[in-house]
Amino acid sequence: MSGATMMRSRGIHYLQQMKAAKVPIDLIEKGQERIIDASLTLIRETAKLRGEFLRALGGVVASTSLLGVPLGHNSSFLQGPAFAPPLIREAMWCGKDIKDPRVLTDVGDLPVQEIRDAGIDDDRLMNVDPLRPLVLGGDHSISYPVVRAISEKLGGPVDILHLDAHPDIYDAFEGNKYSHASSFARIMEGNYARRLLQKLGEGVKGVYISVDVDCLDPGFAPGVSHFEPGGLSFRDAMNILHNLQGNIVGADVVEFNPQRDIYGGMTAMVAAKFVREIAARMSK
Ligand SMILES: [Mn+2]
Repeated sequence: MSGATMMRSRGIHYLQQMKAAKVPIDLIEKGQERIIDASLTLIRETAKLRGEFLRALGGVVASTSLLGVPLGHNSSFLQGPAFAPPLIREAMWCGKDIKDPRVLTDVGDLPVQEIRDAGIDDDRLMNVDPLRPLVLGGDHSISYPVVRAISEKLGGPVDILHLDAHPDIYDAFEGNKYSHASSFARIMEGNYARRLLQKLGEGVKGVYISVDVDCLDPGFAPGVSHFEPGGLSFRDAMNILHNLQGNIVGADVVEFNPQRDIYGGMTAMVAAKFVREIAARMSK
């Protein structure tokens, strides 16, 4: 950068700071709220339109609705999962896009870094019938609002298949009750789930799948914030998913941390394959 350019950009930065300092905080917050509402409306309307399109196509009972939630601030250690959704999307298709909305439709990303209380205020989150949410995390705190929204919509608790190296049932972690280590404490406390299982057999109805990528041994998925050696192999996890008999009403794939990934996106491919396999099981 030349000296003059540097001076200029510094000058602009200074002006922006001055400007920001003069704008009353309630005005900034009001503006932020409007952006959030507009984005959420856009996501919901996209979902509704795609839902209508699916109904018009006919013969679809349920389809998967891909929703990115770039959430990182409820992490106790690293916030890298906030950068995961675009990388998972990229790895899913390797440059191609899926053309069949009966299997999967993408409704975009929530502007979650702008929502200060994301993971807490879930009332505005989703209403995407007949599309079933498949959430790309982001950190694990997202499971609480998503499961809560699904359970409230279905009018009762779901069963949860929870693949994770950790139970995430701290009442609060480092003082944060919405921490990624507390999501299932909130879910169970609110009666949004009947059972929380780390392995599921047959015959249950209304299953929510929550996959924390760290359920895998770090040898299979090094791109996570918390390494837990001795985990599942990818094949182990696939066998569990393939043997699942329930009606899958929603899912999330969380805690992929691109900042810890190696070999140009190895864990992104792993997360992407989870998403594809779950989408295939969810859509019908
Ligand atoms: Mn975990």
